[in-house]
Amino acid sequence: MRIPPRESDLVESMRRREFIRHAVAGTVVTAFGGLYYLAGDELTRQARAQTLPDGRPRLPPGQRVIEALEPMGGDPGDPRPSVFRLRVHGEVERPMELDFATLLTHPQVEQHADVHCVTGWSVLGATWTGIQVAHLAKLAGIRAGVKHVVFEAAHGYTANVPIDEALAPDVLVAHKLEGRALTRPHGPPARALVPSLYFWKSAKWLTGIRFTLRDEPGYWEIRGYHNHADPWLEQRYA
Ligand SMILES: Nc1nc2c(c(=O)[nH]1)N[C@H]1C(S)=C(S)[C@@H](COP(=O)(O)O)O[C@H]1N2
Ligand SMILES: [Mo]
Repeated sequence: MRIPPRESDLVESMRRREFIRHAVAGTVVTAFGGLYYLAGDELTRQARAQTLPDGRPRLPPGQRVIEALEPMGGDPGDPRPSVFRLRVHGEVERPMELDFATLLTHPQVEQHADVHCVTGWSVLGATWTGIQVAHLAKLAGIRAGVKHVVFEAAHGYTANVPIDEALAPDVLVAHKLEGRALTRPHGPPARALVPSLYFWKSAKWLTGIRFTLRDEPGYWEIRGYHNHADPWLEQRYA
């Protein structure tokens, strides 16, 4: 699923927000949760009117749009690029361990992506930069019969993704958001980005990508969350 660039939409939505700011300044509307809420509401309304190239609504059911990622916590890893190591391992011909500098020598992809958190917020069209998981898989040479990817992160956090979805072109080892290094709460120096599934699959403080023959439910999946996590099917809980 590719999401086309939408600079014009973004400009238009900023214009609308400006308009709303002027239009409601000093009116009774500010008493109802404020302008921020109204702006988010407007973004949600706009998103509901849009469809993806494959016909699905751009905004999955039960989601509302906010303007920037909410820091959702988790046990932080070491953010220093100098100590970062990414293992690409499991059922592969050529296991690898990449340091951050080496990771950056691989082809970089810059893309707009929508992300959807199971708690109900979505951030649309942010610019993410990173390396395609498909590229790393090709380098490592995944063995016949691989069915899943397990994203591994600091302190044992894991997230499982079916192999075909993990190899989609928009699935990245991401190290920049809006052109800047990931900030502390968002998993620096690199995190997974899996836009097609609820955001818990996008492991922060990434330490490994492991290819497996069998499914291995991850941190949230063994705690009652849905094993697959498709936001359009509202696969929130098991
Ligand atoms: N390592 C790690 N990655 C994680 C988590 C976590 O607890 N630890 N939480 C997940 C959940 S539940 C969500 S919603 C997103 C939140 O990412 P954000 O804090 O950048 O918004 O990260 C996911 N990745
Ligand atoms: Mo989450």
